Amino acid sequence: MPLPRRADAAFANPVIPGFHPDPSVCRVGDDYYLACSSFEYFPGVPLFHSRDLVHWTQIGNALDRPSQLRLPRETPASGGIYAPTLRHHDGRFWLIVTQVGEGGGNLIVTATDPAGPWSDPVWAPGVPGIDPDLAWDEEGTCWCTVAGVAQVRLDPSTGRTYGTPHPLWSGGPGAKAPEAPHLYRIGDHWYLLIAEGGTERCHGVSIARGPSPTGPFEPCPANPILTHRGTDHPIQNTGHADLVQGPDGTWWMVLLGVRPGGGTPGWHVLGRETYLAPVEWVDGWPVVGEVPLEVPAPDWPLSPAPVEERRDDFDLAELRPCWISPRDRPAEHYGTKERPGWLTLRARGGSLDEPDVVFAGRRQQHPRCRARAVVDAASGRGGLAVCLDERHHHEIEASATDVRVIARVGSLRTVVASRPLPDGPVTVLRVDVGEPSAPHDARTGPDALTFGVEAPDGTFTALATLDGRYLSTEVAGGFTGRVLGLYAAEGTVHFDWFDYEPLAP
Ligand code: 6LW
Repeated sequence: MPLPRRADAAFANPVIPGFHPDPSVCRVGDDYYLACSSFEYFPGVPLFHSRDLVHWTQIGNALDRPSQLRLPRETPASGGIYAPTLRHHDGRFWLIVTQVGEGGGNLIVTATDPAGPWSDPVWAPGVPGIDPDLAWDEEGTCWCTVAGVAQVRLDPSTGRTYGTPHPLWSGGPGAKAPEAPHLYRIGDHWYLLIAEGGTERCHGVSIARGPSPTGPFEPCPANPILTHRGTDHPIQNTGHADLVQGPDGTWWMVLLGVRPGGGTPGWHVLGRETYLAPVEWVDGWPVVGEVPLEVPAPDWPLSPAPVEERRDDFDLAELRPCWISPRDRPAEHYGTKERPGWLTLRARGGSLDEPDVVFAGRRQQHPRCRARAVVDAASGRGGLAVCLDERHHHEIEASATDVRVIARVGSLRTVVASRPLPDGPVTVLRVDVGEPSAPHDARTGPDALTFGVEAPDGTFTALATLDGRYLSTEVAGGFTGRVLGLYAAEGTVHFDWFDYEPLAP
């Protein structure tokens, strides 16, 4: 059945909001697939599907079992899984990605269905550094290109490399961090797309072309072909891109960007998100304008927007693919079977500040939102947290007798409010991510987090409102974004449901 054409509509950018950086996209027939970085979280490498490049649905995670992803306890926040490349070649999907840290390196997994299962990893010890790309030439030779930018010949089915990595092209003179390479054969040329300037405000995208996948490469005279550096555009840090053709043959770029909020210097709290931008070709070079706040309605049929389930009732044996936990998620500590219809979290000694934390959450995807959860803390202590990382989080925590709001910012940790639980240990905990408090001046933060409890009749009692800047990348550092979720700090804590509701700005 033909899909409805909605030529008058435009669509919100980012197309995949929340902490979904380093997008890599590939097209197979009418279907598009996209993979992102996941850093210290398990499962790793979220995968999305779309028919129209605008509406994306998460179909799984490429690294979703311990035989594929073992993140050691020492893996710090923003360590772990960096920058995948997803490609389709010879009837299968290939995903190459770096595990940064102890026991890491570059690894390759394959699948015939990107929804999984993906293979166990093949390691490629001869591939150095981060941001590996895979490209096959006409003879079927596979070239792996990495940040720097350097290249080595690779057999992706064994991980064996041939020869030593050789430098290719490192972007504009003086620009730092040439990275995120992707190599494509388009028409008569091989194009080498890279990011440069670092993943902060100076981020940008540059390109070079040459006669073969190994070069020599001639830079585009208009480099950087995309950057928002030095502008007051609401989307900043734009870079780390990948190219793809739309269903009608037009060209598009997926890339990462951030939305800083508040006064000066601006704080972004949702991490680096995935945006879509149209590309035109002029004289054999891609031209990208500014990344639009709204994607102009493309000239092809659009699939219906996916309906996001607002509430997780924990009625399924497995958590939905959007749920992530730091480093691992062993069944002894996380499960929906012990008390059917509830998520049971069993602490393993660590609090939210510790590597052993038992925490399961989902990315905050909207600048304004509300999260609620029913907690039963009769046999433990735990609650609802907004986490940027283990050193930057705010939470509302219940025990059998009381509830308290805790703020952790760097080495400071304080209980900012507490009160007895009038209705017993089964309670609705709630956090509203809303407008920053007045006054609105140069120092205003990006948002405010109000924590409280809901009575059985729905009445909300706020316990504390905290400035959201302390849960931003500009304060915490690193590559991730906010994750909202549930945790157990002591004993066993059960959660009947978790509800995430986007709110109007
Ligand atoms: C990634 C690099 C980058 O490896 O940030 O923005 C690093 N680009 O390409 C972490 O995501």
